[in-house]
Amino acid sequence: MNRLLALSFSAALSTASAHTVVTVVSPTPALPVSAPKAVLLRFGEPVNLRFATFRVLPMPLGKTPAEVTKLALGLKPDSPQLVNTGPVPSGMAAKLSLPLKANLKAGPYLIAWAVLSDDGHPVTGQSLFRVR
Ligand SMILES: [Cu+2]
Repeated sequence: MNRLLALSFSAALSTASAHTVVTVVSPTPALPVSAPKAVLLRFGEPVNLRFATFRVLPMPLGKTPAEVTKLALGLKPDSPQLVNTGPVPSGMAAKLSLPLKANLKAGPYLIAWAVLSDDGHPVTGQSLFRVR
């Protein structure tokens, strides 16, 4: 209830604000990397991590990034399909490090996120990287 009130209040206050975007993702899709220890994300503005979801998982064969994003965001945080580990901290943050399982196998991976914009709208997105 409090959360809903807070959301509609902030939506009324910030009609001009743009949606939160992820401005930097590491690893990038551009260059295959050795098994990374973490994924780094930077946002255009601080986001409330309490209302945010982050999932990293191997890309299944024959599915589009949009399909895998939808699937990933529906998984429980402790799902064995996920390669990000540990709880995400709560509070406001403009950047975030997601620890990954050790020694990821070679292949493509997808990073999916859902964050709440200033105006209360959820924003989802994804990025890919490849472990060599
Ligand atoms: Cu909006």
